[in-house]
Amino acid sequence: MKKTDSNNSSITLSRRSFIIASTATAAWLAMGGHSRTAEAAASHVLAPLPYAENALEPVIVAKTIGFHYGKHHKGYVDNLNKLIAGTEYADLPLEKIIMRTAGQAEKTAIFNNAAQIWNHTFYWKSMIPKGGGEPPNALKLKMEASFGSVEACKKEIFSAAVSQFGSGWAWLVLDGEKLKAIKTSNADVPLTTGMKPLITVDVWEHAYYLDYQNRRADYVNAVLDKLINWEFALQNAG
Ligand code: MN3
Repeated sequence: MKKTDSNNSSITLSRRSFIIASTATAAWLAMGGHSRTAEAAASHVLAPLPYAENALEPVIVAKTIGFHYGKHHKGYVDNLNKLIAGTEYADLPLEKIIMRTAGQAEKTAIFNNAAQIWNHTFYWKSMIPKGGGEPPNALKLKMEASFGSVEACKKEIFSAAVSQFGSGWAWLVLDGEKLKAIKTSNADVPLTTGMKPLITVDVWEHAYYLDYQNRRADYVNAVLDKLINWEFALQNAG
């Protein structure tokens, strides 16, 4: 009797191991991100926020960041991992996925999710608690050379942000040697047109609606005056 029990449990154990192994493999193939093995192999991860969720208050409250980072940004990461599992994009770094799928109608979903991951990670770094104020001198000189003054530069970024119809992004970019303020729609990112992003402001409604409702201009002004991380912009210009 004892021997039979022992045999049974040994069979049960090996069956269970087989089931666990199969499940892990299936998850790896289908999801590309639900098992630890898959994460270590190829999955994209949600970059940590560079500050606490409440660190940008009162300009942007913790609840906004909680949804924006924890739901929207995370959603793009989860979606991309599902979309690229088992494809030619599975092992590529994020920027390569963006460059290779840009402008390809049949790859729109992959491009949108990949670019939105990149854009959001860049957006979080574009802000800092107690930001705004005077840019570092090296950046100030570049702004003066391209726009005439720091104020004129900020005004151009503001105009790009408020004139973007619908969802998108406002950017300060380096186009060759010249600084420019531009806007992009939906997930579009200046990388794909050869421009170097220095700073961005998310103007999708999810970025500001809890704090400012329809008043996008108030949100953009507050970000530029109180949160924008000019040091980050300067690092990117180097
Ligand atoms: Mn967003």
